[in-house]
Amino acid sequence: MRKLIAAMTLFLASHGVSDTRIIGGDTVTQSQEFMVTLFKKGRFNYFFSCGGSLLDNEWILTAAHCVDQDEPEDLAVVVGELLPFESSAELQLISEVIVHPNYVGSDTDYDFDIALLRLAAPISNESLDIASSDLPTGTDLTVMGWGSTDLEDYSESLQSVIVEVVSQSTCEHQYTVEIDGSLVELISDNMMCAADTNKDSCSGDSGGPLMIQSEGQYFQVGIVSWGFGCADEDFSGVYIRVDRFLDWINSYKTERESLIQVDVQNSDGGSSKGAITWLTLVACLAFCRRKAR
Ligand code: 4AZ
Repeated sequence: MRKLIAAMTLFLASHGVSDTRIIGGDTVTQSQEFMVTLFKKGRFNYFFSCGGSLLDNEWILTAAHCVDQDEPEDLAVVVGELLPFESSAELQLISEVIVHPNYVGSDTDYDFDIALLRLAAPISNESLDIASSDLPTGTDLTVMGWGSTDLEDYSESLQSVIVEVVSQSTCEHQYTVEIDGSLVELISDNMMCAADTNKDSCSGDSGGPLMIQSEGQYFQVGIVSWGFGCADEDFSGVYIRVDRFLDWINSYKTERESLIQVDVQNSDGGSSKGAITWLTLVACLAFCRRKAR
């Protein structure tokens, strides 16, 4: 993992990525009760791993690659804290880890990157409802997390940044890469791209929510999943479309989730930016070689 992060840093350095912050975000000051910080048990303590979101009083949504190697007893979460690393933050235990059965998580297959965690004891925090991910290119979406700000491995305080929906064709084009002499399409129908200049999610933001805001309320559209680099103008951040998994989510919950359709004005544009993830490093290296020619 360390080697891969070092390689990623090298890639970023060679691509002149700016050292802004989530990347390019702001510190959140208003309580976000649905935000989940995921920790893993180490030998002596818990260490920060990923983000997540609260779907109701006992179910948490996160990325499969955050938890696919873990048993419930290896995990703990802090729910609804802006500063989850403070000793006052309350750890909650997990009783079930449900990784999507189609998740493979290989270097070239990052599809179905979705998982559910069940809290050992229900809590009464406000949760996030799910909205349709079929949104016009250029729609503003908010992503939050404690991931890398480029200055540190992770952020002590919750960060938030607004990115725009990137068209599916641009997204697919950015992530059609040459591997061993053949072109591989890394974007599936379950994925969407979002980006903006010098703004992005990054390592450690994985599992956290991509949201649309409507009438002062957030609704979850995506899960932070992967990308080449962070805030690279050639590569968008890639997110799992949560609405595609509504039936799967509802098959575990007693209280069913329904889909919210948020009306947005159609706008032009959409930009292209992005990120590298260590899991897709092989594909990235293939592309980097192509780019360098
Ligand atoms: C990661 O490695 C990661 N810019 C998360 C998000 C993005 C890239 C990498 C998207 O967890």
